[in-house]
Amino acid sequence: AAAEDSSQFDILVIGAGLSGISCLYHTRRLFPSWRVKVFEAADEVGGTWYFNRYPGARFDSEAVSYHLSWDKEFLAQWNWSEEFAAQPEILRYIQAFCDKNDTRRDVQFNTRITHANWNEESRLWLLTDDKGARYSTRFLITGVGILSAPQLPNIPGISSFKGQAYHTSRWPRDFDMARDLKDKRIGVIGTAATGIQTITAISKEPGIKSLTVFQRTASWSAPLRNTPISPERMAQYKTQYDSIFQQCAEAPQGFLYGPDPRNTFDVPEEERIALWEKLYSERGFGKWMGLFKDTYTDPVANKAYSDWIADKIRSRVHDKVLAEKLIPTDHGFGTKRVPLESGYFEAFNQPNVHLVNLRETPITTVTPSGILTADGREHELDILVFATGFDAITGALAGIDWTGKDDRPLFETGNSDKDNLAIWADNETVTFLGLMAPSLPNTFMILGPHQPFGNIPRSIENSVNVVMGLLQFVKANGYTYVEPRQEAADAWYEHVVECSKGLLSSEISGWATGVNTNVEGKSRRRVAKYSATYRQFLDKCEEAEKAGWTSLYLQ
Ligand code: NA7
Repeated sequence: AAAEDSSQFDILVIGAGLSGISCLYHTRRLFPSWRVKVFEAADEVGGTWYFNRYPGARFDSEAVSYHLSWDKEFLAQWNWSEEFAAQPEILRYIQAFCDKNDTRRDVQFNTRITHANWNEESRLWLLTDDKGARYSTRFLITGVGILSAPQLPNIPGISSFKGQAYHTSRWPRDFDMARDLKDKRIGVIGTAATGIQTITAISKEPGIKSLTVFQRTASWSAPLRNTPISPERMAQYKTQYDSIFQQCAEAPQGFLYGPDPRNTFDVPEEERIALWEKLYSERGFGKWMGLFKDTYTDPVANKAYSDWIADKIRSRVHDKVLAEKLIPTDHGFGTKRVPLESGYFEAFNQPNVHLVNLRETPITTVTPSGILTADGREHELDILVFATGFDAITGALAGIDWTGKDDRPLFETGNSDKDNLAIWADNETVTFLGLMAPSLPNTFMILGPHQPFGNIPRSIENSVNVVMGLLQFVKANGYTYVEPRQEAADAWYEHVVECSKGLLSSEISGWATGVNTNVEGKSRRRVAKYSATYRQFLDKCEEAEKAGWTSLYLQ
């Protein structure tokens, strides 16, 4: 079959976001004779930062901690204008990185891979794109992102809406806030990280007529405290990159913040509150990750901090009844991803911003002119925004029709014969180190299930380094076949499950625990990510390497 293919490669990469461009960067460096290509569905590099153009899209981890670390020359060149840059600047950053490294030369844009089929005889992957073109490759790397398959809510009547409707991650490119929001009645469904950014930005647009927020679950959100970066400050950052990356490497989730080593109630109340107050007044994720070390394992400690944050919210919202609705009651602070905000709660003090609490009045249906709620009220809208998130972690992988070893599909296909054999039947992901899966030979996942998902570029760099190291080993030994042993994958999964125990975050429902109320078959909680530290992840990878990769079949 391989002979039929017009193009043969050593490495094909799916996705030209930070994962894909990092893989390309290292492939060129380490394997200069290898034929490599990256496929990208969009017409430009950038991935997440290409697609998420919604109003208010910006970092909530510090720009200088989000940087790709390997191109030192580029690090010395690039200047960020704000501590937490906005999407247009982030996309420019990625584009500039690609300009400098001549990345686009090996990227085929406007190409969506639809099929990936393993060929046992040739030991090659055969890929098919959306135009029917076929490619074969020895090694396949997926850089498809964990939050990239947009998710519309499963609400009746959704396609009947006659106004403009946008998912936040598919925002129109030529959107002009002042022009396109003028005199408009806007509705936003979803109040997590994306919703909070976009609601705040839209509320600040002076020309809007009204903004109605449809909230199912309130989020614990706290101030971002963004500031510009002066040229002097930027020059200083450039001398500090090594220590910034080191700090991220040592922090549990790859951000600049690690926990206070003390337990909450070992610290006198006054001192405890002083730390909370300090973190709250500073920028960034310290108010999530710099807390006492038991905050996310001891429910009493977590409740104490949650109550304290709840009072902060109360102090910012004028209407006391409304304030209570904006305070989460079903999960503790920080057990889900904490969105950082810049005036979110104050937005609700504006007379033209309204909250509809879907727990009290669920949506009955979307109508041609707006949203009908269970109290019989029709909320008339010109623009409807879906900030409803993604089919997280496996969603983008599931957008490809896979057959692995023994022709097994990766996911269930609705064909009951085949589905018994699906590699990840019932959405039960099984991986080795989150990087490979049994029955998917010669395949490496950057940001696969059961990797640590904190500061994403740090996750990407760790995984890319491990994969590149393994490929060097494979090449040096002349192997053409790599597949994790089932026992190794089972042991990894057991370890991942073990690490999730005792964490309050393992008890909530959300994308990080594999739950998506909008996707059939994803209503059950399952361990979706590796919740040990970044350091522990790398230790585990190093252990496997030091053992001579005996956890893999290598031929
Ligand atoms: P998330 O975190 O998945 O949040 C989706 C939001 O949409 C959340 O508030 C959901 O409420 C809400 N949602 C989803 N489906 C519905 C339906 N059917 N009805 C009403 N409300 C709904 O996505 P984000 O884009 O905010 O953030 C994703 C990540 O991207 C984020 O962590 C950042 O790191 C970047 P629910 O909580 O399910 O009740």
